[in-house]
Amino acid sequence: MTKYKIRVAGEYGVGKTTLIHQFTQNYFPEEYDPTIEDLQLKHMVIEGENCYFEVYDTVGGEEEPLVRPRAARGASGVLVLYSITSRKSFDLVTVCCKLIREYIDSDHFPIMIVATKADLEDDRKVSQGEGMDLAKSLNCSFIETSAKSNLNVEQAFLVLARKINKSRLDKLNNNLNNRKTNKNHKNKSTCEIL
Ligand SMILES: Nc1nc2c(ncn2[C@@H]2O[C@H](COP(=O)(O)OP(=O)(O)OP(=O)(O)O)[C@@H](O)[C@H]2O)c(=O)[nH]1
Ligand SMILES: [Mg+2]
Repeated sequence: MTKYKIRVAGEYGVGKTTLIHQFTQNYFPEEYDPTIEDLQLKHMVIEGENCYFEVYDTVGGEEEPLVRPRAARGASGVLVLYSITSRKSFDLVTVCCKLIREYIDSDHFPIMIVATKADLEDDRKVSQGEGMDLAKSLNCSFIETSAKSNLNVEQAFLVLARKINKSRLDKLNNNLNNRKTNKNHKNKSTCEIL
C-alpha cells in the first residue's frame, strides 16, 4: 500500500476545491464556496499497487495564508495552483514554491505547478510557455488542467505521485549510502586503534 499526503495551495479562487472534487468525486461544483480547510480521500490502483491519496485543501486568500509554508508540513508533495485567467495568481506561485522549499529545507521536495481553468481560453492572461518556463526555473513539474472539462486532472495527481515515489527512492538510496560510508569509517578507525 502506498500513501500520498498531498497539499493543494494557491491564490483564492484559482480552483483548488474544484480540482480536488473532480479528482476524488468526478464532479464539477459550479458554485464558489470559499474553503476553510478540508480533507478528501481517493483510492486508486496504479500499476497493480493500492494507492491512497489524502488530499488537503487549504484556505486561499491574500499573500499571508497563500504562502503559509507550514501548510506543507507532513505532506509528501504539494500542488501549487494558478489560474490561466489571473496574472496575480501566477505571480504568487514563485513566492509560494520558494517558501515551501525553505520551510521544508529541501530543493528536491516534490512540487507540481498546476495551471487551472484551461477551458477559459478567451480569458487567458498567462501563456502555457510562461507556465512551463517558471516550472523549469523552480525545479517543479508543470501541467495545464481544466476541472470543468476534466482535462489532465487525474494526470496532475499521478505526475506528482511519480515525483513523490522518485524522491522517496532517492532518500532511501542516500540513507543507504550514508550508512555504508559510516560503516567504512568505523571499520577504518577500528583498524587504526588496533
Ligand atoms: N471555467 C472553469 N471554472 C472553474 C474551474 N475550476 C474552478 N472554476 C470556478 O472557479 C471558482 C472558484 O473555484 P474554487 O474551487 O472554489 O476555488 P478555490 O481555489 O478553492 O477558492 P478558495 O477556497 O476561496 O481559495 C468556482 O466558481 C469554480 O466553479 C475550471 O476548470 N474551469
Ligand atoms: Mg476552496
